[in-house]
Amino acid sequence: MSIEFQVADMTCGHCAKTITAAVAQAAPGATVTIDLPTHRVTVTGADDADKIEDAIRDAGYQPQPV
Ligand SMILES: [Cu+2]
Repeated sequence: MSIEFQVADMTCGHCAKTITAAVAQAAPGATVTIDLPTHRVTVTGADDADKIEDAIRDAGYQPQPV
């Protein structure tokens, strides 16, 4: 299962790193794929979308579930 978010305010490598770390902490063992040009965050191997969404928000970004 994969969970996707659109994160419009993820704009650079630093944002991507911060979000990757936040998701990794919320969903240990999940794989996080970031596509910066489309502002897309894809998480595979996790099933709690709300928890991941909260983690991205707590990191300072505005995730929109896709
Ligand atoms: Cu950035």
